Amino acid sequence: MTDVDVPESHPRYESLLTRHRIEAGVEKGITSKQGLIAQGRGEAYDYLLGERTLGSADQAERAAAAHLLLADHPVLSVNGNVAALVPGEMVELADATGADIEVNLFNRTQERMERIADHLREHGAEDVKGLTADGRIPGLDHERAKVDADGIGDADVVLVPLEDGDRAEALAEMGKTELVVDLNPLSRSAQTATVPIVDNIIRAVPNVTAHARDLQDASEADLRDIVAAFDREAALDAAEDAIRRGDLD
Ligand code: PTJ
Repeated sequence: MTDVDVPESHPRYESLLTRHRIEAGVEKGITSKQGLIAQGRGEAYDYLLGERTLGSADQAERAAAAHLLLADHPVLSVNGNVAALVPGEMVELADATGADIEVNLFNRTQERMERIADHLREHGAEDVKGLTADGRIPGLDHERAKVDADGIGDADVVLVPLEDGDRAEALAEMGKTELVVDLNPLSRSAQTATVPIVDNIIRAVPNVTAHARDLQDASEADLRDIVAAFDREAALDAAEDAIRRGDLD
């Protein structure tokens, strides 16, 4: 996939790059057309957030890294938007935390599942889960409920970026620790998450990886302190406040 042909100094560089990747994802059969709409919605929130990582989001990203490092079986869930926007970055995060990667789609087709798995392998993933689909998330209709029994089905901590609210809620009801990346702090997935990360996935995933590398040698007690100190309500309030104030400085 080629990236956008504008200099990194361009004030809209990140936004143009993101659009380009999503468009290329649709052309490659990775991203659904609905993914374009989801991206547009995300962009509007990102604009109001000043297209930056808030201090509260950085704390959420550090807490997410601590959860992933403490987990017995962490899994990173990948959908069509995530695969288009941050495929290599998800592989790096999996490497830094020992997590599995699983493709899990809202608009699931076998063809798209396979294309996304291939795309992730092209970006360095060795084992991509999701195609076996021998597990189910209770309380969801058939297609959306499909998971691998030895992947998300068995996970204690799941990163679910750009998720729809129903599945996020159902995973939380299964007792899994849920780390959500969503630019809308009012979305049901952000509201349900153990750790809501209100940030663009393009910035969020590399920053969780950076925190994970920084915390690699931290003691279990230190990691537990980071998890305990994270205040999800305060993080959601800070993001909502930044959006409502609309102060772009
Ligand atoms: O590939 P599939 O079939 O699994 O479908 C994926 C989409 C994203 C189409 C599907 O899950 C969907 O329709 O999601 P929603 O309900 O539109 O929710 C997506 C959420 O992600 C919204 O709250 C957006 O604001 C948010 N979002 C969009 N782009 C980004 C984002 N959050 C962070 N970074 C982004 N780049």
